[in-house]
Amino acid sequence: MSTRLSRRGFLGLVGAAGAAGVAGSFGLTGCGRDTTGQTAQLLTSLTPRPRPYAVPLPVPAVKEPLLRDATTDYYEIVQRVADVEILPGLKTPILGYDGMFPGPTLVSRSGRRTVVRHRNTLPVPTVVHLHGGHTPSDHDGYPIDLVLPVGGWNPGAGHGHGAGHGAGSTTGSMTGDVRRGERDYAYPFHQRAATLWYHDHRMDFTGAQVYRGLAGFHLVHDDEEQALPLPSGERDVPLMICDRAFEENGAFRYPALDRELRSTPGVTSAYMEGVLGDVILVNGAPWPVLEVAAARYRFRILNASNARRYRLALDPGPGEGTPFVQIGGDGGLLEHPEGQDTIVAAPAERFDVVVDFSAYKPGTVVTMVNQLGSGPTARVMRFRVTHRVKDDTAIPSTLGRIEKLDPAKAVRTREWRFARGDVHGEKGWTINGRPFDPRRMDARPRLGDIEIWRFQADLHHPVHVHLDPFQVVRRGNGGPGRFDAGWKDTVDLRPTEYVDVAVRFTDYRGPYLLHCHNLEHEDMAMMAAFATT
Ligand SMILES: [Cu+2]
Repeated sequence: MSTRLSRRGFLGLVGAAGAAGVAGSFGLTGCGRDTTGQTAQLLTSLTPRPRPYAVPLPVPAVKEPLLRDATTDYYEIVQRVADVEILPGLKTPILGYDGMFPGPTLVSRSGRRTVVRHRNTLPVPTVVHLHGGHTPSDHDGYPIDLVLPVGGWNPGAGHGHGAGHGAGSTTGSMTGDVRRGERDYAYPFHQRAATLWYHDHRMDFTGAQVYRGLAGFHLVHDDEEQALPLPSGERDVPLMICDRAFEENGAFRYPALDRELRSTPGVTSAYMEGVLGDVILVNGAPWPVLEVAAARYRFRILNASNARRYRLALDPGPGEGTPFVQIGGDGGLLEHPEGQDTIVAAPAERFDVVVDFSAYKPGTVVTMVNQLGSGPTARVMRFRVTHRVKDDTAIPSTLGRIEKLDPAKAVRTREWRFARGDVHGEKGWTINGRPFDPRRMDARPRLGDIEIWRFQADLHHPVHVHLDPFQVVRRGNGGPGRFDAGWKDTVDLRPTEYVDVAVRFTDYRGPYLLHCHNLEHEDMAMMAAFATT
């Protein structure tokens, strides 16, 4: 009960000092720091932090399909518990796709169907969402379309899934299209080349289950992209960046109210704004090192953190030119490359960048830093430049064609306000003042129509829309921001800001989601459903 009371009390407070006061009652240290540019609180590790730059960057293995026929690639992923070594000498139990964190990378071809059978041998229900996928509704991973554990599932007497306790409990007894043991997710991939990722989307428990390891890359290639002389093969490297805290025994430390993730959703009151860890992982390794030739590399940066925002920079910089040349975003290649001094990435955003290490002398050590972090979270990973090589890659001045969604042709404007609010008598996070209800459709956009969606925020909220990407039209009174170019599916809203985006849904009818991708906000009801018609 004290949790409920302190949660109510907490929501009146804004800012580091107030949060630290509440956190102090939980015996934690370091809370209230490290919150620059964040709506979240720092959870510190109880184990000594590992030495930075001591392990090589892992690159998740690309998974081979079980079968390829004329139209389709078939995969099977087994979701299972595994112990992995993230901290030297300690085992971290994970919930892993194929027992790995990150999960295996899937690679698909635009226009070729991909079917992924997910088999759930975990102790908890799961839902798989392909983030950035242009996916029919049945296969999009609606949060109540659970895949129950193959060994059976009993959330416990008196506790339905989300049965009325905790701020995010919005399902009640509602069930969706529930399967036992396994489910096939079919992706037509009628979409451009892009860096997608798959992750858990279980109602009320997404934050906890992604934190424990349920996330992986799914890359889509097409002819347009592959005709370009961009770095490829070993010089096309996905970077999944996330932060975690650890228990003394090496387990992930996460302030879930229900450690077993069975029935009570949400996190302890001090972390309602979001959970920040004090160890930065790239592809699952703490502050890793990558040896690079003095040549161009393409990095597919994904911020897979629950709540942390990053401002990434290179130290030292390249001397002349910008350290990053952005070539793509959430929805694939930009029209033209854009030089960027830094990359600001909110949760779930992707930035495809090229870094040219030929600007550095062999032997140089280049650190990717996080200018929004402090202490251990101010660094991300390191590159060690090894030797000069002949590099026949290039960044063409025109990358991809992007059809502009003309805001003047919009048939309507809809407003979506993202703010704290009442969730069934408890404090939580709401959209337009209401908590998520998977049976309530808050909009019925018609396929093919252009609409303007205005997102308004009280604090930091990374807003994600399913089914189709959008284009940023304006931020407040200004035009799109520096990181808003191209097709986006997640947009970084800052406190008190509004952003107008042009959306157009195509091909598939049915219920879809828009939600905050701060996963603690999402689990505490900051989602809304719309149905395309
Ligand atoms: Cu949010």
